[in-house]
This record gives sequence, C-alpha cells and structure tokens, in this order.
Amino acid sequence: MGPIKRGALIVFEGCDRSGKSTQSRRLAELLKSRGIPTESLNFPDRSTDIGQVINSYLTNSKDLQDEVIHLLFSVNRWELMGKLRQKLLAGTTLIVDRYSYSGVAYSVAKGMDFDWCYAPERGLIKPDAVFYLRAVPDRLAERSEFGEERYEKVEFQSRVSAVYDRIFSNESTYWHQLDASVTADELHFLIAEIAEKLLPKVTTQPLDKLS
Ligand code: NYM
Ligand code: MG
Repeated sequence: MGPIKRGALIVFEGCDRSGKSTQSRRLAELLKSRGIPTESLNFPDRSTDIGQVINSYLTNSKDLQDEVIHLLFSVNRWELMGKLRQKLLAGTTLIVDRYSYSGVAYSVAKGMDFDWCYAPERGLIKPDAVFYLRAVPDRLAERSEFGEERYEKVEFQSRVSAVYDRIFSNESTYWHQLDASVTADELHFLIAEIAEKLLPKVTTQPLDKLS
C-alpha cells in the first residue's frame, strides 16, 4: 500500500456577495459525492475567542484600530493551522471560504501598506488553488443582505476588487479568475472542471507555505 495521499487546500476569494459561499458548498458536495473526503470551513472562524472579537468588529458593535483588526484576522488563521495541516495530511480536502488574500485585500483597500499587510500571512499553508470570483461591485449591491456588515459598501468593495486584481496578477499560477456574473450553475461547472483536474496532481506533492 502506498502512502496516504494528502488532501488539497482549495480557497474561494472575492468581494462580499460574489457567490463564494454557494460555490464552495457546491464544490464540497460534488467532491463528497465522488467519495473524496472533504470538509468546508471559512475565515474568519467566528467560533474562537479571537473570532468573537472579529465578529463584534464586523457587526459594528466594537471599534478597533486598523492594524489591530488586521492582525486578529491573521491570528485567527494561525490558530487553526495545526488543525488544518493535520486534516490535509490525513487525506481530507479542505474547501475554504476566504483566506490570507481577504486579509490583504480588505486592509489594503483601507489604505494600508500591501507588504505590511501580507507579512503576517507568510508561513501559512499555501493553497493548491484559489478560485477568485470576480464581480462588478455595483451588481453585488443588488444581492440580498448586502450592506449589513462593515465593509459592505459599493465604493469600498470597488477598492477591494482592485486589490484582488493586483494579487491575481502576482499569483496567477494557482489563481483561477472567474466571472461571478454568470449563473451559479455555469460557475459551478467551470470550478468543478478545474478542481477535478487539479486534485490528482496536487495530492502527491508536499504542502507548501505562503512566502
Ligand atoms: N475579512 C475577512 C477581512 O477583512 N479580513 C480577513 O482576513 C478575512 C478572512 O470579513 N467583509 C472581511 C471580509 C468580509 C468579512 O467575511 C466577513 P464573510 O465571508 O462575509 O463572513
Ligand atoms: Mg460578508
């Protein structure tokens, strides 16, 4: 018997209401239906102590300095890395709704320095693939529940989108940019096609780190 193949780390990124939750759920369902051990999670993980502080910030019941909330989002990823590594090495594929790139995109959109924002992400497990659901922010505002949390303003989302575009141009080797304005079925089809090709390739490679 050969060694256990590791799971893949697959991340969804994009502005608020770009369809990440729907698409990550549908991809996870598809992989499970194919017998691939798969788990879903999202960042921020609001269930931890730090996650609860983040939640208070996002729901506007707490104000924090920009640097402080930025680092808390990063710590919230670091506090889960041991668990994520264990699951990946045990063969579980992880579908993650937001990751380090959200950390960078939302903070840089406030005017913070790109390199400063990226620095605390170095060393985290590097995703095997990132699906970037690229949407026009004006259209996002039409989607339900938009505007309830901090950051959910069209003008701010435009700036977030511009930072994502910048990250995509640097990370295009493992980023897959997809037009989020097509139907959910079309989007799922495109994502499924890419994921199915990717999985057998990456699961024999060692885990890498963000550098
Ligand atoms: N967000 C999320 C950040 O500003 N930095 C981060 O590192 C992460 C992971 O949290 N508007 C922001 C983006 C979202 C908000 O995420 C909550 P969601 O996926 O809407 O629950
Ligand atoms: Mg949101």
